[in-house]
Amino acid sequence: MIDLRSDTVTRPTPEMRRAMAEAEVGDDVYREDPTVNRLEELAAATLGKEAAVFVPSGTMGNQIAIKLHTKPGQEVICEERSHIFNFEMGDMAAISGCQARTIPTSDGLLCWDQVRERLRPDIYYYSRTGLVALENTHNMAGGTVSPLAAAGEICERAHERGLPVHLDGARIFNAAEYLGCPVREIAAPFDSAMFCLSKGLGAPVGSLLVGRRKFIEEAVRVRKMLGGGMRQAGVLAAAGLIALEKHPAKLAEDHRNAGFLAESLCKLPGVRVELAKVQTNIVMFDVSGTGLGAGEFSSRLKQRNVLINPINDRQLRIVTHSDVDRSGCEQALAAIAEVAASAA
Ligand code: TLP
Repeated sequence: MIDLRSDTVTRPTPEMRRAMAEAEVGDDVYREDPTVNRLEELAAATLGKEAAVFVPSGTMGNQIAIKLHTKPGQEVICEERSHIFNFEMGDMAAISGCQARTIPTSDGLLCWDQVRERLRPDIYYYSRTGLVALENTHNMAGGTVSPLAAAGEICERAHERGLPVHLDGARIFNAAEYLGCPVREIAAPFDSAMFCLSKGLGAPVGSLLVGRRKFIEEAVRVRKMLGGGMRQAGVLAAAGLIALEKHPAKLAEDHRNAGFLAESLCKLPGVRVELAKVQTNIVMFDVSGTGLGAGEFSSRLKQRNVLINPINDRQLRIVTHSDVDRSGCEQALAAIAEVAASAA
């Protein structure tokens, strides 16, 4: 099977498995796991923040941040297709008692004017804006990258109003690769940021939430409250350390593969790709012109040993990653061409 459903499907490398087997561990609920501690220190330093906490998932990292930044009854301003709003099980309502105030965009990227229009005026019978949350890269917009200046302006203006800004940086290393800058520059203006080790960086499990030391001390409490206290988690952190130290360098290849697929796909009859949006490791392609729905298209690909998920009736999402090389991408492309032709 060629699995292009997500970069979450990457398996730990032999080097990671060895490091996991040999990891020095302790009880992380007592904060005594030396490997987790090393990972958290490296994550904080890499993102340019005071401290970090290791969490089981990106969802937990985002939701801990939302809980700490907000009070029940408040609003979180976010983009309409953002992960925190669509794929985190209504957590901002369930865990933090907040509602989302969403902004529709075509490319997933927000600017200050759009955020400003959604701020609640300070009238006592309105709910209050509690947080602004950005996503970079933006998953459902197709892996698009926020320019540094736009995100910087949102943070600066929000801060002038006393509003915190959180970054869902699940794929922040992909954004950094695209922008050609260190991740710390992307994270700099934000109060908190979450990033995933378990996506393109290839670790089996885990994400980090970074921010100021006091914020992270509180985050450790909320992590425990949500059942995320993980004991001898050094076995996971050992793989995470390799992901963080060595695997950002692999992402350029994933981006080249995504570019190759995008350019080849748009030559197929009935298939449409918005090339300008293919900036990192995600390719959205529209198959409505082939006469097949995206669900049927995906089933026919599966019969040809290629896994690619539909995201709506018309579009499918490819995510490139280090477990599928260029020849795997070529095979996937051949299967897509066959399915597109089979519809006619
Ligand atoms: N994204 C997954 C699915 O949930 C859609 C994927 O396959 O892309 N933020 C962003 C931007 C994400 O893309 C994801 C996962 C998360 C947060 C949540 O991470 P996990 O799955 O570790 O909770």
